[in-house]
Amino acid sequence: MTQQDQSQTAEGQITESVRLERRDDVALLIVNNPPVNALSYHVRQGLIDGMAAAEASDATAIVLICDGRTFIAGADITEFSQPPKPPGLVPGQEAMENCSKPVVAAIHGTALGGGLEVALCAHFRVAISSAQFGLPEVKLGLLPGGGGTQRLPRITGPQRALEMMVSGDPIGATEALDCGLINEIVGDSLADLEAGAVAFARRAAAENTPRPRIRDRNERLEGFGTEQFAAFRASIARRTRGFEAPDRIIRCVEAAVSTAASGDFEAGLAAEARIFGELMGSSQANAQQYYFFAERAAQKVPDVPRDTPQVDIARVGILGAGTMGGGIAMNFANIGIPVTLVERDEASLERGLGVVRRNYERTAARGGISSDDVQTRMDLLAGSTDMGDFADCDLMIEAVFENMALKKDVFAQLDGICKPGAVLATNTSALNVNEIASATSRPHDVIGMHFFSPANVMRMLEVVRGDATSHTAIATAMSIGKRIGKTPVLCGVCHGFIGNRMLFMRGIEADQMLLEGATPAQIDKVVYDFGFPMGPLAMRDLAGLDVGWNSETSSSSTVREVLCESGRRGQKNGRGYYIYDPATRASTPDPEVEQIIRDFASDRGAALRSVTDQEILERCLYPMVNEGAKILDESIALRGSDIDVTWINGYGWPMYTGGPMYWADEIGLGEVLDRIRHYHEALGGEHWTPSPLLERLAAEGGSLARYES
Ligand code: 3H9
Repeated sequence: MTQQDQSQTAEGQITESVRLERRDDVALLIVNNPPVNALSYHVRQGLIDGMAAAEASDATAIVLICDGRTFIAGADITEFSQPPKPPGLVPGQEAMENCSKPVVAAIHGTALGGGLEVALCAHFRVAISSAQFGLPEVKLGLLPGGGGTQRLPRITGPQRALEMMVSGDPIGATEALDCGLINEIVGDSLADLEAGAVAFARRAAAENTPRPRIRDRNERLEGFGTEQFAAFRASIARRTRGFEAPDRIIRCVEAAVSTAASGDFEAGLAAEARIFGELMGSSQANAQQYYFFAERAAQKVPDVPRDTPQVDIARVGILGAGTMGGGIAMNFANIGIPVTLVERDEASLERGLGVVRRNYERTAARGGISSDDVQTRMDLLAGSTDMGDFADCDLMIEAVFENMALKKDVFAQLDGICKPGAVLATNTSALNVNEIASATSRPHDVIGMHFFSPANVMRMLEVVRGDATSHTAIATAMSIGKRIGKTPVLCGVCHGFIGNRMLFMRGIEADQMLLEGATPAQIDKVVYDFGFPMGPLAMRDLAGLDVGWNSETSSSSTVREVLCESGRRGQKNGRGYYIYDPATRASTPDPEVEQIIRDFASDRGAALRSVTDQEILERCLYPMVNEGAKILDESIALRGSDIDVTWINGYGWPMYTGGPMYWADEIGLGEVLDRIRHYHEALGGEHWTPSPLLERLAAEGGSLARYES
């Protein structure tokens, strides 16, 4: 076929990932770049050349559509760490916008980032009902750099566009239709998509429908000014504290509004490109992009391949309907899996189910779910006081008190009740899973599934592999964890697993610094200013100061014991390290507590001094890095990045620093090791003994984050 013939019929392979096909008079420009049709350079080139060929052909309209599981899901993130590869995205986008024939984007899966920005250059967008639309660049420390900050506000209005871009969360097809982002929902299946998009395109050509360009639509930007931007900034201040990208996104939308007045769309685009350039390659963007791949790596277990047989989870059993058990149950009810929830007596069961219902009702009141959803989810929770009702459960999660004897007793009973092959999980946050498993005749079915509190909210899930745990149990726990929206990280057995084991080290130093002269408020402020949602002492107050405390054995041996003995229980009774306002839960330092700490220190002959903020930061965080290195060395974690995923999702380590391992790499392992050695010499203590792995990596110029055990 000659070049001439090819452009006449507009068919054939354009680049390795883009091809043209014909459906009679309509040209289909098809992207096929697995796994997510990212905008790699050959896709960008394919858009330019494919549009040119389709425009030159005798086709009357053009449909942009994708093979595989999704429409274009954004820029190719793997290209970000390499020198830019031409062509850019703009020529392809302009070819669509300025095309003399109607261009329709046909969307399934997720139109994200640069993918949505391409779709916004089509004259029309149609989608199937399951499609999602979003500009998630903020999660990568970036902003939409393909015109998204200029075009989205012109379609949805600035308020909704700002919300979408600053949260990074996608919206569904119905919402997209309501706000004008798409023109039509053309059905539910992939076949519906192609047929619907082709019909839409053909109609637009036949009726000679005007071909709207979003860049020309300024009306929705009117009336949004200084006051509205200030209100939006105030509304997001708390949840975006420390992140650089959200404010940059707002600045781009401000540019969209201010340049619209003079009709200068290109000036808005130029502002976006300049501000995008400020973020690309910044330390926050690098850290957040590292985290993106870290989270995906954590799903992979080298000796448990993707095709490992799994237990089909038709019903989940949960023992304990307290705060933890109830929260865990909600995760399964949320995705339609029935749960058997067992408590020791009717009163506790009723209390637990009541808390779950109130949680759902609160979500419904905020508009998160409908009131019908509340009932549907509650109907999935079957309460009982008889453990025999666990007999038909495929996955059992025990959520009783942290007491080894109790857990062993429970597992021995479950062994007699549960059907063969059921996965038996413990929600212990620190105890030895091997010992728990030894109480059963089937230790291969026993695994840890450590949910973080509140379990219906927190994304972290530590999956704890015992010595005998089977591949099937691991694959099942990791996969159901992902299905319920968690971020599962696999770890081995040790006291406290990855997360709490490192947390203990921070706690030791926080306690010690109190006795040297730092106040709770000073320690907490340093950790908060680093980017955590709260400091270690405020966190203890939130969790309950008396967790793990026993009034019978308490002997005033620590400040915490003394505080518990004086009736302080933390936030739940309004007094802990701080005093809490019963209405607002706002905390204020408690002079009595500071006196208790001073008395405690002086009874032990400790001289108080002024502790600097820098010392507080180092003594809170470096022992965690050191412990993380030990955890890696012992192969408790599979990779350094798994530790980062655990701390970001489980404890609020600021994502824009990449997590403890990545953060230490960025500082320089040599420098971190020097400080650890310094504190080891000055203070002693096992937790300051330098990790041999850290010593080795520091000497070799290696990386903790990229280390695989
Ligand atoms: C952007 O667009 C900037 C523009 O504004 C500027 C334009 C000029 N690139 O998550 P999964 C890989 S920024 C490269 O497990 P799922 C991923 O690593 C981008 N690779 O699947 C994984 O690889 P592996 C804005 C990517 O079904 C595999 O695909 N877009 C990309 O659970 C499967 O991923 C985003 O931020 C990518 N963009 O979820 C979207 N995306 O199998 C980011 C994924 O080797 N992506 N991979 O581990 C996502 O949110 C999810 O991947 C998605 C699918 C929802 C699409």
